[in-house]
Amino acid sequence: MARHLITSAIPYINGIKHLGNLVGSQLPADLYARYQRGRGNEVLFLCATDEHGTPAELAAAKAGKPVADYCAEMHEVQARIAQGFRLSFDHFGRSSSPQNHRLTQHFAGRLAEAGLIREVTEKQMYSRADGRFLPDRYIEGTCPNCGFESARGDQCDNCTKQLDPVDLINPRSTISGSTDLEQRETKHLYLRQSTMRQQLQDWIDSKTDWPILTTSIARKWLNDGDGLQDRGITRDLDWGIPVRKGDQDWPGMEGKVFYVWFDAPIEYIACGAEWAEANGLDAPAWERWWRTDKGASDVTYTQFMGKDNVPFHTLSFPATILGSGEPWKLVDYIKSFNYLNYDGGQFSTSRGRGVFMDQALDILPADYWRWWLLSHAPESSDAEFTWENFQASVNKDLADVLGNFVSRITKFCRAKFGEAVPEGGAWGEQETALIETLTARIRTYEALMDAMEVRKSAQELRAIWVLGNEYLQSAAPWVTIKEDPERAAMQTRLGLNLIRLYAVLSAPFIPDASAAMLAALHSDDAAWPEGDLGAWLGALPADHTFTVPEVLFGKITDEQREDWQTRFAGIRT
Ligand code: B3M
Ligand code: ZN
Repeated sequence: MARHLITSAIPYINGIKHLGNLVGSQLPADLYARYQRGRGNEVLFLCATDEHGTPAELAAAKAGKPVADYCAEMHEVQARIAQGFRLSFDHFGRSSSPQNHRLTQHFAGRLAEAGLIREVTEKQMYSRADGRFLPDRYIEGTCPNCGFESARGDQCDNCTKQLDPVDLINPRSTISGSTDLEQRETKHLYLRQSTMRQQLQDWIDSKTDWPILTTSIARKWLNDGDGLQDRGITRDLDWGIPVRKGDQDWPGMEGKVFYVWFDAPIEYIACGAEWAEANGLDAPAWERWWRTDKGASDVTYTQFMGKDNVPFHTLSFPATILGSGEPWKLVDYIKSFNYLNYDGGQFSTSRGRGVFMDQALDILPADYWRWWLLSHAPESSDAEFTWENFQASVNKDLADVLGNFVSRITKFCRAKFGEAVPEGGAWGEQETALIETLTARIRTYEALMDAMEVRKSAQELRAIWVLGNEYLQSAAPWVTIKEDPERAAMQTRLGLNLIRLYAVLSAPFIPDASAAMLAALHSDDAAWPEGDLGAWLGALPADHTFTVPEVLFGKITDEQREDWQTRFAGIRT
């Protein structure tokens, strides 16, 4: 039994994610986790909310809530929606957990001992009225380039020029509106990742099987002069993990916190500790996943993320791990994704454009979304969601192909033989040929799923569904029954067993429909079809009862599509 550690990029706490976020990390990670479990492997699938940093503070301020309360509430909201999408995390943690505080401080201490941290004194905007340093995003002013009056300290939203807060004309605090700002000296910690360039380069070079999207981004950052500059890992903020050296104070760093991108990936590990605690397990239980000296050397660790997160996972986080000099598990494979666009433009959280996870579940069950998103995953290039395409895929793939197969064979059986599997004789020529074709396609499907080729896996699965429909069409038990009821019974028995095959193979994509199929077959045997498929397809024997299921997938009507199209054309308020 292989062991798979799987993490999804941890979503920011500052609001509900859109479908583009979902398909870029959490959903494909769930697909892979479910598949590996289905194959009988041991899986630890972790995700969490990313709760620190300016965006969390800003969102809490906007909601008029203390930031800790805001994060606790939003964590619950995101956890509930994740459940709605059937994301099968073994634990959904929080980067603000005590475990992550301890571990982040621990890593910082180790890096300091290894001489990989330097202290830098720099100038930063200080607001006397607010009594605090202002991060770039907390400063607004007039853009020196285009004259736009609400340019942010880091960038002008009007002309997109990257800015430094000192460039702004008439800068003011976005917290209080005060213009009483001055530059003050402040001290920060920098991770000396530039000294680790060769080590990181060698590590990336050894990953010859990684997706091009992942390695090309990593290489670009390694080789571009800017990419591997030493990186500030602390901030002058209230909310975050206090800067400490392990369990010691860090003189001169009082009142400062670690930068959100320093502690967020460490949460992958801390989440393992949270999982153990939540399940009443001891430290060795999670360390056997995360420490190569404590059992993790035979673990395969796979990360899922959108392309914008790749630099942090190929360079910064590995620099933290390698720099610690401790035997933590490094990632074995990084599966990254391009962007999903929405109806001719971009999904956008800040502009509320697109369909958000909660809204999606309000209009249709999870499986409809899971199927469309995964079968259109933005792997080799960006992809686009359109309502027409969504309607067409759902209606064709789910309703016409899979749903129709299930309904036809179960209804036919009920009408002619009753709600129990009929006997009939051994498989004939046509069945043997089908089983051979199916076997080949199942092996291809497995290979594609193993390789995390999400779209191609979906195509292969669909082709397997189509084979069932084609068989039914040409075997035509409703015709056979007139001359050869024995043969019709055998054909029907095969058809019913094919439903079970579809339930098992499709579970990673459409878990609810899969469960409904198994329930209809009065079966809880979801064992993967290893070995001889002909024998496997005899698992539901004669006289085994079943129930004709409710319609698995309803079709999306043109009226519904038009209604949703208008409803989601605007921006979310
Ligand atoms: N929260 C960004 C994102 O949600 C960030 C990922 C952290 S992964 C450690 O895309
Ligand atoms: Zn501008």
